[in-house]
Amino acid sequence: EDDSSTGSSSAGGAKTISLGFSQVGSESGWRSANTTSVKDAAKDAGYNLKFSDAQQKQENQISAIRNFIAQKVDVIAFSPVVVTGWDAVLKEAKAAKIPVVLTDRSVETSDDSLFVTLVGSDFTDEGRRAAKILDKVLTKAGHKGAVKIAQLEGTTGAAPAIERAKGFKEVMDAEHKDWKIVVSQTGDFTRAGGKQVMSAFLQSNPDVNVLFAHNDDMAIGAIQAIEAAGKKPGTDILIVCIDGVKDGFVAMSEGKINAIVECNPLLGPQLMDVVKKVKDGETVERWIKTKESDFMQDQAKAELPNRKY
Ligand code: GYE
Repeated sequence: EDDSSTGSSSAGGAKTISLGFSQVGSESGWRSANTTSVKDAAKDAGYNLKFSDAQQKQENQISAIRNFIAQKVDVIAFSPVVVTGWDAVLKEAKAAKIPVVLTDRSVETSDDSLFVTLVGSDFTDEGRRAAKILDKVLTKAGHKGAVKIAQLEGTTGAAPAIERAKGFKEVMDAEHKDWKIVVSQTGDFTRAGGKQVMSAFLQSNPDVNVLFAHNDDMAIGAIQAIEAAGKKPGTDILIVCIDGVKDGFVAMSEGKINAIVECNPLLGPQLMDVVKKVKDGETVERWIKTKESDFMQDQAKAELPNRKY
């Protein structure tokens, strides 16, 4: 059966759904798992998927979306690298009557009619959960004295970077007036970024005793920098991060990460369901949220074999 071209027919005679999907890039373990999930789910659903990797560049996403419009796909889905700057291209999609579904990350727009729904996590809540679990980590470690936090932010302008920082600060300001974020900078959600920025932090702020990383990959990069500086990650510097990819759990089971707030990348099946509904003209919820858990270090060994990404 040939499903390589738009509009081909499946065995039942129903028209194959063509879906244009613009992915952020391949910056992290989370992203690789998300890409696999989307590709597998599209295959299982029998859709004609046109997949495009933007390599973390907004201009690449914009041209991919324009391409999907030119190809007259049935639905466009994308995970926007940053929150702003989408109105023009989304208006073009609307003019072409192609519905847009956001997945993973959201956009800021003045016109709510420019996308149908968002399938993804509540990043502000993840930030809150990170602050709450850090409180447990500090208690467990018997930490005394000042809490001097280094924050490794995700990609500048990206929804998860903005909202995770916001949620964390909200809980910190309300409940932990004695904590202080002494240094905060982007590591672009990559291991290399986390390593480089953490080693600069350790030079400028050697008294840092907590790291809050917006994803596991940056925490893993930071662990290398901490060890290179002769300190013990998970002990000298307590580490809390977000995602819950396998490598994060491995580092946690080795005692190098103290807690992880899960962010589930396996959005493919849910996305395919929504795409079908949108294509059929059904109404869908404005935000379809993902269910997630939090994990402390003492759960890491038992949980590791259960991790699916
Ligand atoms: O946490 C990070 C990835 O948008 C939720 O992007 C996603 C984030 C995820 O690079 O690892």
